[in-house]
Amino acid sequence: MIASSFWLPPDISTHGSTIDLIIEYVHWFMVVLFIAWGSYFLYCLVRFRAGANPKATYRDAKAKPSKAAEVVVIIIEAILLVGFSIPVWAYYRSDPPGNDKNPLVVRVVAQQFAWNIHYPGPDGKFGATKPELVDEALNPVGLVDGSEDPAAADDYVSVNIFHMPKDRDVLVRLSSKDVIHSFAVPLLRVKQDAIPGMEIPIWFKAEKTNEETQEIMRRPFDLPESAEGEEAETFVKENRLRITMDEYAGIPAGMTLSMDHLKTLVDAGVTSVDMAPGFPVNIQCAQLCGLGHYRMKGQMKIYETADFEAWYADAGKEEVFDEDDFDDEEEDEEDE
Ligand SMILES: [Cu+2]
Repeated sequence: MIASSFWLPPDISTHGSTIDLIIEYVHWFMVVLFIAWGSYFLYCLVRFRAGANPKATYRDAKAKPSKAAEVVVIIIEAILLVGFSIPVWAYYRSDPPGNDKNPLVVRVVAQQFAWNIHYPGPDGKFGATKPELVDEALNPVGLVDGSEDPAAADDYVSVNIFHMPKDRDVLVRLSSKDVIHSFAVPLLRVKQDAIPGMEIPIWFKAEKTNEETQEIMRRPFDLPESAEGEEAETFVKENRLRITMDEYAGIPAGMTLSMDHLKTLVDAGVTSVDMAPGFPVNIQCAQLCGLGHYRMKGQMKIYETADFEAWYADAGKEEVFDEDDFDDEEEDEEDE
């Protein structure tokens, strides 16, 4: 399919291909409309120019072709809507994964300007939350203490990092603490507004882990000829969010290129390295929600089932914050 390989990001979800297909159909239809209406516009410019028509006429257009064109457009649009959009929407929005599918249920609480991801822990029960307990630094969702509500004892709250397994349904209960945000994960073809005062369910399933997604996104980068000077510095700066996908000159795969690494590579005569985004699956806020909207982004960590279970079993014992996983500060300083 042209769309998925040419202008859309990779699709790693089970449902995304149907969305991509309708995006492609709509674009082709718009190409046809553009050519047709553009040609008609040019024809009118010539046919009804002032030189040939010194006096305007006020009679209705009686031509049959214009009526026929309108009818054809209405029919095609009706097919797109009734034949494609509504079924896709109905299928994916009316049928949340039930208990038989054992979905991973997660609360996502959006706020200016972060994503709080609340896991129920191994007991599968969300602990109670109270607004008065919210502490932006230590308890962003206002979770009660384990002694007050046993269900809260093993809960885990992650900020900006959404851990999930592949090949398992994920059911997100989406809400917002303050204004309207939009939970968007382009690679999973997910986008849903988060509305304060409402809890909106949204569900999806990933077919690829982060590593597999990086394999899809890997591409070669030509290294600068010298490891010193402006060109080298620019290269390192521009690629600081990417990692190497193979071992080069003794530098193991999965590394961010530093100036030192670059020197090692250039000295060893390496001219090109394969790289991919270090965090390939982004969560973005797709609703302009305030001054810090641009930095309201998170990352998905999609694991193999066993790796996820291993992470999840210990998650509740960790600190609330997981900042080492997500080094976004350098970028913030630059932007501000
Ligand atoms: Cu936002």
